[in-house]
Amino acid sequence: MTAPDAPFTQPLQDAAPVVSVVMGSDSDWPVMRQAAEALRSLDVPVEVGVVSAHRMPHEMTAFGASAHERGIRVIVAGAGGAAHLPGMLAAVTPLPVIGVPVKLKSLDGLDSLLSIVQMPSGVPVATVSVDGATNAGLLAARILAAGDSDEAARLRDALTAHAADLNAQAQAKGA
Ligand code: RP5
Repeated sequence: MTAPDAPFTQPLQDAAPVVSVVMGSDSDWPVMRQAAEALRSLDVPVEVGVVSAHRMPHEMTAFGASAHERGIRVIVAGAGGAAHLPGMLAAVTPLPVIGVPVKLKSLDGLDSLLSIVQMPSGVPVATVSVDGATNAGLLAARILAAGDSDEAARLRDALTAHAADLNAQAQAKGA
């Protein structure tokens, strides 16, 4: 897995990451960075990288098959066009995979959406909306918030506070 190239460099390799945010190309980064930012706003450590199902198939398989052994608990995967990355990762990992359809110039993202959402039975991918990377990050946090650990409880509080912020913003707009 490689990090997104400049100009998209940010220190987005946290210590002991629990969520991998991956994408098929550097060109997906303007969308996919929103997933990483949502997770980081909740103090969830992330790693970010490019791993293409079509251009780097062997690296993609190795990454997906070993992610859980490195402490990763959720994979957020974004791709556009013939967007096979989330599904191919779901085929080789036991971890939950959240797919983000990235909109390209043609077809308004419908190609990306259908490529990700229409998975065969037995190989699940949780698909968010076209360019819905923020929700992908928040959904990853909600998955981590399930359970009895102190970290899960902390995340539930953080997500509740986030929802209260959204509510306050909506009220302020309506006022
Ligand atoms: C997909 O092809 C990538 O996820 C990206 O959305 C799309 C175009 O990639 P580039 O040609 O911009 O590298 O695999």
